[in-house]
Amino acid sequence: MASTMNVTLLVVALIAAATVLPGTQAAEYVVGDATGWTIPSSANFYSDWATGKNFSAGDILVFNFAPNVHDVATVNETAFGACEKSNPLSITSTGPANITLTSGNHYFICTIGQHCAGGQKLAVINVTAASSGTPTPPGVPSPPPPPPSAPSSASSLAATFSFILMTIASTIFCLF
Ligand SMILES: [Cu+2]
Repeated sequence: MASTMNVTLLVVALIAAATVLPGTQAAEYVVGDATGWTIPSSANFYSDWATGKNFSAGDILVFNFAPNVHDVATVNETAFGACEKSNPLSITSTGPANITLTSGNHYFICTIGQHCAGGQKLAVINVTAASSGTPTPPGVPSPPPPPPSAPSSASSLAATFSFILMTIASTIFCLF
């Protein structure tokens, strides 16, 4: 009886924990925010934009640009540094473009004209695997401890019954 109740409490606690714990909640980042994806006013605009952001796998980068005015090419680190646009890993010419991040490093450039050299390039470094080792957020109450298990009414009844039997037995024994 008591153990069945404890198991039930445990199951309820586990379900509650699974519901409360954050799952793979993907974040969405608009690259450059209101500026969008364009030739920025300063060459380090997009590296400044990425600084301090903790990207996780599954997060989405939104590149806002008018089709054919710009594009988004994913390139390797070397091509990124040199604004080498002849051999991109992939290219998207239609904006706005949503790119879902995987773990690792990602390098994006615009291949049109001299836009990359003008600063239209974005490196997203050290994207972490989704929700690995996510600590329990503060403010989530821990499940209350289970109430102390009450003595089983069945066993106390049995104890009382055996005490009465003993009393009757000894009384009968003393009579002889
Ligand atoms: Cu461009």
